[in-house]
Amino acid sequence: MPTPRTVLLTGAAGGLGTLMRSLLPEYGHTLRLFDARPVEGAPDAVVADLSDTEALRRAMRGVDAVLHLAGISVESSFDKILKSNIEGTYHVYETARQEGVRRIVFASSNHAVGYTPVPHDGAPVPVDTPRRPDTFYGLSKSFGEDLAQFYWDKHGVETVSVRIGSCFPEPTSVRMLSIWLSPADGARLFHAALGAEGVGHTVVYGSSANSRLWWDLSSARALGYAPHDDSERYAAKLIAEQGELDPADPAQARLGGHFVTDPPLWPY
Ligand code: NAI
Ligand code: 15L
Repeated sequence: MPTPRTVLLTGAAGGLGTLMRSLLPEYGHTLRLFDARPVEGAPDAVVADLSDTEALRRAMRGVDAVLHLAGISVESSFDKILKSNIEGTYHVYETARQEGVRRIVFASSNHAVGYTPVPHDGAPVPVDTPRRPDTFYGLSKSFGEDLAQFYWDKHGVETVSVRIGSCFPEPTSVRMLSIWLSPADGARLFHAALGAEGVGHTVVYGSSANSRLWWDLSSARALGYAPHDDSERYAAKLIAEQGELDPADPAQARLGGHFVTDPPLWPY
């Protein structure tokens, strides 16, 4: 197992950040917390925007790695996405370079490839499928993956970009049966991504071992990730409530689900 690491967790007040705050310490990681909002129960957390590069620098000093979750997590205006997700992620990388932090785990998203058709032929979507963002949000994740490649090629900062499916305590839609990442598997995957040797820039999909999986998990497994969970135990109930996915419905025919519609339909 990789050595326990001191990790800066950005987005610590968010849904995924809150789950990882409780799960990652079990793997021996010591977390330093950063978010624009106060982090409940964590008075030592750095409360600052990603644009506050001095605060980011202080938070990053001496850490082994960054788990970068902070950002707008759904579709929004281009201006807001630009500030938090595009410029914010640039500040994380540039500060990491300056502070000598060599490993970033970047919360990318399935929405970087959201226009990719759902694979009805059973062939899982490969990790090198052409990126097809479905929103400004998805575009920002596509940018983040390119930024990660650039900082590896030019500056030797390593990244695992995790195209997370849906990481919530339970899947809440039929679509999510195919892309669900259980919180426990999320912690397993982030732990593997934080500690694996020689990743350069590696892109992985982030999901559990779902029976209805849409994509190829081999690059994640190559990091040492071994998922334990399968969404299938939720399938009967969700399909009874919502019906099977309809391939003729544009909002159900692509990986990104309702994010592909304009404007995106909620809930997804
Ligand atoms: P969330 O919206 O619950 O949390 C995001 C956190 O980032 C918030 O606490 C917010 O205050 C913080 N934040 C936003 N902009 C910031 C800024 N400029 N400076 C400092 N902090 C800022 O989102 P969630 O669900 O926790 O997702 C975390 C990350 O994972 C996001 O980057 C999201 O895009 C990504 N992701 C999440 C998925 C999921 O299923 N939860 C799926 C795919 C990607
Ligand atoms: C994401 O990228 C979002 O951050 C999350 O809130 C979910 O919408 C997820 O994708 C999804 O596609 O279900």
